[in-house]
Amino acid sequence: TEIIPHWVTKQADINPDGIAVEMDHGDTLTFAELKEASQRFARKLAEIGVSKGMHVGILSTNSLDMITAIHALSYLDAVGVLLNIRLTTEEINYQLEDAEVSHLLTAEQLNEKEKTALNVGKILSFSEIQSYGEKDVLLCTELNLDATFTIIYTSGTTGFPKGVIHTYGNHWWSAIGSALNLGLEKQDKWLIPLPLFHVSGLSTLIKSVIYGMPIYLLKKFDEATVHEAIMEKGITIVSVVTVMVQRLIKQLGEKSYPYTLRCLLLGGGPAPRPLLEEARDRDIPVFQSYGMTETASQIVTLSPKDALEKVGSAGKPLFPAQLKIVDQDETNVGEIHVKGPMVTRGYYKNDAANEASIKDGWLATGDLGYLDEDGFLYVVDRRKDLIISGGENIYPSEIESVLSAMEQIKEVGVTGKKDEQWGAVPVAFIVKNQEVTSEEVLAFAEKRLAKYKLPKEIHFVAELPRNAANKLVRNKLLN
Ligand code: S0N
Ligand code: AMP
Ligand code: MG
Ligand code: MG
Ligand code: MG
Repeated sequence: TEIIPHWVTKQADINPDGIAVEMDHGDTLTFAELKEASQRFARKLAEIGVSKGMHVGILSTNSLDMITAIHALSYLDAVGVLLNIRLTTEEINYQLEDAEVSHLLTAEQLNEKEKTALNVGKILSFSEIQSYGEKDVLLCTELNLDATFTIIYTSGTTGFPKGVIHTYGNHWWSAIGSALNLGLEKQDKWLIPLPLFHVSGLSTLIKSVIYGMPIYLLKKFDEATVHEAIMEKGITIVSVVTVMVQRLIKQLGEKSYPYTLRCLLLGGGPAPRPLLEEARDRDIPVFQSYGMTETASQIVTLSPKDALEKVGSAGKPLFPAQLKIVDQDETNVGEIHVKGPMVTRGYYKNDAANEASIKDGWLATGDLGYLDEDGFLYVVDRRKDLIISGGENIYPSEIESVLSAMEQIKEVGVTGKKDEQWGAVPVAFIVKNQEVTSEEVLAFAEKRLAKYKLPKEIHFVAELPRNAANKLVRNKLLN
C-alpha cells in the first residue's frame, strides 16, 4: 500500500495563506483555514458517532460547508457518498440503502416529513452539526491511496444506478495526469460551476488541494456569473459541459475573453462540431475531453498544441492512462477500453457489473470510438442507449421500468431525441392497457424520477418496434 501525508494538512503546511476556495458571493478560505475548519468538522462528526469506515451521505448544493464536510470525512477515514440533489426521495433512498449509508448530512434543515421519507438512521444539517462539541479523537495524518474516499452513483443500463468507488489514489492520479497535460501555472484559478456531487466538480476540489491552487466555486451555474468571473476575476480554467459553453458564447456576444482564460475544459458528453469550430475560430480555448465517473474525471484530453488541428477529437489518454479500441468493425470503430490508476476498482457491492466491465485492470466503457492515424480518440457514439441531457445521464430502462409499473400502461419504450437546449432529452412511446393521459403519466413519473428524466414527449402507439427475438428496438422508436 502507498501512503501519502493527508493532502489538506500538507497543503496547509506548505501554503497556509494561499487561497483554497473563493465563493462567488465573496467568502474565501485559505488552506490553513480549510484545514482548521475540516478538522473541527471531523471532531464534531466523531462526537455524533461517525468513525473509520462508515458511509456518510452528503446531500448539498456547492458550499464551503459541503467542502468542509468532504474533507472532514477523510480526516476520519470515513467514506463520503455524494448524492445528486436533483433526484427524487425514492431515487435517493435507493442509493442510501445500496451504499449502506449510516448518517446523512444535508445543507438545509429538513422537516419531520422529509426526514421520515428518507431511509437512513441519522439525518443532520450542516448547521445542526456545528452546534455539537468536538470529540477528542486522533485524526488521520496520512492517506492510504488504496482506501475508499468517495462513492458516486452513475446510472446503469439495467435501470439501477451503480455506486462508483473512488479511492484517494484514483483522485491523486487524476490530478497528476491532468497537470501533466494542462500544465500548472502560478496564477491558475479554476472555476467550478459544476456540482461537487459529480466527479467533475469533486475532482477539481481535490486538484486544488494537491496543486495548492485556488478554486472559484459557484453555488450553481449561471452564465452571467461565470462570464463576469472570467472577465474580471482572473479565472484561468473553467470546467464545463456543452450546454454551459453554448450559454457562455451567447453571453459573450461579439466580445472576446481576456488572455488570462487559458482553458474551458469540456467534458461529460458529446459536443456538436459546429460549436467546437466556432470556439476555435473565435480563439475561445475549448479543450474537449473524454471521461466518466468511473475514471475520476477526464482520462483523455485534447492538449492545447493539438486543439486547432484535431477539432472533434477528445485527444490522447493522459500520461498515466492507456486506451484501446476493442472489437473493431470495418471502419475501425469499436468499444473504448481504458486502464490506469485513476480508473475505479469497481462498483460498490456489485459483482455482476464488475465482472461485466472490468478485466485485468481494463474498464470496458460501453462507449464507441476510433483512433485516427495519429492516435487521437474520436468518440462516435454514446454508450448504448444512454441519453445525456445537459451533462446528466439517463438510461431509457430507468424510465421504462418506472412507467411500466403503471396499471394503465401495457408496455413502454424510451429513447433520446436531439434537443437544442439540452443536447438530448428522453421521449416515451406507450402502448396502453386502459385509458390514460400524458398528464397522468407525468404525474406518476414525477414522484419517482428526477425532473431531467421526465419524458419531454409522450406518444401513445399501437405497438412498439421489436426484432425477431421480440426485443424492443429503441432506435426505431422515433421513425
Ligand atoms: C447545465 C445545468 C447547469 C443546468 O441547470 P440550471 O440551468 O441551473 O437549471 P435549474 O435552474 O436548476 O433548473 C431549471 C430547469 O431546468 C431543468 N434542468 C436542470 N438541469 C437539467 C438537465 N441537465 N437536463 C434537463 N433539464 C434540466 C430543471 O429541472 C428545471 O426544470 P423546470 O423549470 O421544469 O423546473 C445543470 O444541469 C448542470 O450542472 N449540469 C452538469 C452536470 C455535470 O457536472 N455533469 C458532468 C458529469 N460527468 C462527470 O462528472 C465526468 C466527466 C468529468 O469529470 C468532467 C465533466 C465536465 C467537465 C470537466 C470534467 C473533468 O474531467 O474534470
Ligand atoms: P458520467 O459517468 O455521468 O460522467 O458520463 C460519462 C459518459 O459521458 C461517457 O461514458 C460517455 O458516454 C459520455 N462522454 C464523455 N465524454 C464524451 C465525449 N467527449 N464525447 C462523447 N461522449 C462523451
Ligand atoms: Mg452519470
Ligand atoms: Mg438557471
Ligand atoms: Mg403495467
